[in-house]
Amino acid sequence: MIPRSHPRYLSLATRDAIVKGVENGVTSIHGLIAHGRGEAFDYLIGEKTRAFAKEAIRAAAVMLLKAKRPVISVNGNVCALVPKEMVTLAKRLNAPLEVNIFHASKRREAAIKKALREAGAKNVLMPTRKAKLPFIDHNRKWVNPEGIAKADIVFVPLEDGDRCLALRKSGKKVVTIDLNPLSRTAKTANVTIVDNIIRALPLLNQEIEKMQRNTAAMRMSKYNNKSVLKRAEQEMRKSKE
Ligand code: PTJ
Repeated sequence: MIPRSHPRYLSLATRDAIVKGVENGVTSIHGLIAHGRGEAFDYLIGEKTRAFAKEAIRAAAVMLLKAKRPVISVNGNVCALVPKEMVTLAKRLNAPLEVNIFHASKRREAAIKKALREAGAKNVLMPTRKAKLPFIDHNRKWVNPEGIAKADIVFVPLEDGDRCLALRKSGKKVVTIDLNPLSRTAKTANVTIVDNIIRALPLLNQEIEKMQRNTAAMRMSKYNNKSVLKRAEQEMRKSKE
């Protein structure tokens, strides 16, 4: 048990959530490495949601609210860290959650579905052999015919790389959350929120709720993902005093 008084309480509690995810069969063992990489980038932005992330959150909210068939993709890390917030997002957007993992495991797919159901999800789609995403060779190509296959926008936080490009080549828009502004996913997505998912997802839900209450807030000035990524990288490279 980590005492709340510990200066790194939140970071340690988040690590615990990932470790628990592995123990519960939700998260891949590789997920621990992915988490460590995320932590390093988070340190460089001061473990705070920066202006470039807030701008991307607003753009993501508009894009997701304007979607005709949005789908929310869930992997083992996301499910361990923010299951309730993912369910809230799905409910707000009236969109299905779809399990889609890189490290193939039927058992883990089922564990993720179970965890999402326990977090309150009604509609959890599973990957099938009936629909296949083109331009990709690994496990993430198997999708649900009623979900990612038909989606116009896919929300894919903590992506592993080439699926984002496959989704874009298939004519879909992609919104992601990725602490690494240099990753292929970050560069390929339409909107990249460079922030820790544990901070960014509640903010995205709040923004969507605000826009649903006041649709005038949905109007937004031009969004440039490239410039957002550049600002994120500059912040990380700035020497810290
Ligand atoms: O459950 P699976 O099999 O689909 O596997 C999921 C992981 C995340 C293990 C898999 O997709 C993977 O290996 O991803 P990568 O290639 O390590 O990429 C994950 C990206 O997410 C990296 O750029 C990390 O910096 C970033 N990241 C890690 N933790 C967080 C994060 N971004 C935001 N918030 C985090 N908490």
